[in-house]
Amino acid sequence: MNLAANLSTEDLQNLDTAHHLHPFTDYAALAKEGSRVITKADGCYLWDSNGNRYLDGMAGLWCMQVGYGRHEIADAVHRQMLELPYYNTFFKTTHPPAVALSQKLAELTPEGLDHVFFAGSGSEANDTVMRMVRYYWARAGKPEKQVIIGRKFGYHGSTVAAAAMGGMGGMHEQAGMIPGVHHITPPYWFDIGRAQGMSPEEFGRAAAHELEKAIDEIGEDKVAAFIAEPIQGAGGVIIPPESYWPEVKRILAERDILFIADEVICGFGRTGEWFGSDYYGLKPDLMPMAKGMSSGYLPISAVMVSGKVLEHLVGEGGEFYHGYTYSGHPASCAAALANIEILQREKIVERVKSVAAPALQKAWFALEDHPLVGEARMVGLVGALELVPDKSDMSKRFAPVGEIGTLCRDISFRNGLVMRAVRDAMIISPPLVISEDEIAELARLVRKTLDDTHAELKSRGMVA
Ligand code: PXG
Repeated sequence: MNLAANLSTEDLQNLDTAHHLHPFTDYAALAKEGSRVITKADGCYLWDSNGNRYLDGMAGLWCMQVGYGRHEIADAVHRQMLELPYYNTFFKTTHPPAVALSQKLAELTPEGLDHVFFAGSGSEANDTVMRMVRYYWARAGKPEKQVIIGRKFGYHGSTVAAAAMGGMGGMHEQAGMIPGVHHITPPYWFDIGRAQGMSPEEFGRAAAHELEKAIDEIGEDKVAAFIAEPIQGAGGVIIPPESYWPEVKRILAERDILFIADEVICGFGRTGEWFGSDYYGLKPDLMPMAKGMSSGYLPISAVMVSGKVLEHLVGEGGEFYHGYTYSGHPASCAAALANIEILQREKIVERVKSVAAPALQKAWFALEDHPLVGEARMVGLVGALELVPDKSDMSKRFAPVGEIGTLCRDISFRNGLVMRAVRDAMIISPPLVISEDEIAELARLVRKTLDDTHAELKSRGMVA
């Protein structure tokens, strides 16, 4: 059945290079090194085609909440595929899994978010958001409210609209920008606020005031929405200072613009609450989510819609011209329902808050004593370590940015741990089911990886 199962690692790598264009990849560099071939997974571990085992510190790509190898999800999908493998949700049609999942999401998400639009990925959810926001204001009689404010280092996906709302300069350069999107400074104290001589709390307020300034400069009558991840994930696990969200909430409460909380990473337990919005007490008008919703077993995403937005979406006369062939795909809905059932039955989110996060955070913050670590930060089970060349001068950074992060990531793989590097920050976001023993192993492997990286830098004369 598995067409490539009997091929050697080398054959797989050669065929991969010959035909497969990977996402976010420098193709010439990959062809030189060859891909890592992952063949199986169980719990919090992955195996490659050479039989090497890795502790998956990234939960796949921030999505594997309940761990690999869950028969309940595979069984639910199998049953659904035999019953109704596909049908659409266009043209006044629905099916039981889409109905059940809609009801379940309305129950789980913060109060006031009771309607859901399904899509296939986080990017599609955010494209949906852009369309909804502009449609909403047009229907509310304010079509000139078009501008969406996002943040530098925000990540909302890879479709053209999602990339525009995100704040990744390289993506803007390649894809071109959509008019009517504006970016403000992220609440990234370690990199920005410290250099400006501010305390985290001062900087949190200052970063929030950028939103106020941007709305006032552009004009409230032209601004449609502010989009933000509660914690910026792909941008480097940027955890805002405590003062940030309360000040943003005040600014939003005083102005008539929509607030979009992108919960694609923070949602479904990552912070120790069901949603990042629960963790920070946010009240989004629209809430895109994906990843942990199905633990990645099948692709599915959703946009939760508040009563305020619904009022104009549903108003008399007019169709919302938007949707995907796979909106509410029955098998994906079945996977999401089975995943949520596991999260609830095993009280996984509660366990993150009371057991796993305190244990991992204790080990994580202890790494701040390492000569390479300028800052260790973590909320729930998502964290970062900032690598710096010289702790006696925190303004110094490695040059070129990202090279040492990538080196450290490669060493981490060699040591049997998947970590992600964003610039020179090392990122961890493990499965929510990680056990206390696995947390101890993770901490041990991170320290060994830092030691190995330090030794390598020393041999290159890059650190003292
Ligand atoms: N919003 C957020 C907050 C995300 O993190 C998306 C939207 C887009 O989701 P899709 O399903 O379209 O990929 C994401 C995705 C990385 C990495 O390297 C992060 C993401 C995706 C791929 C790689 O950190 N986040």
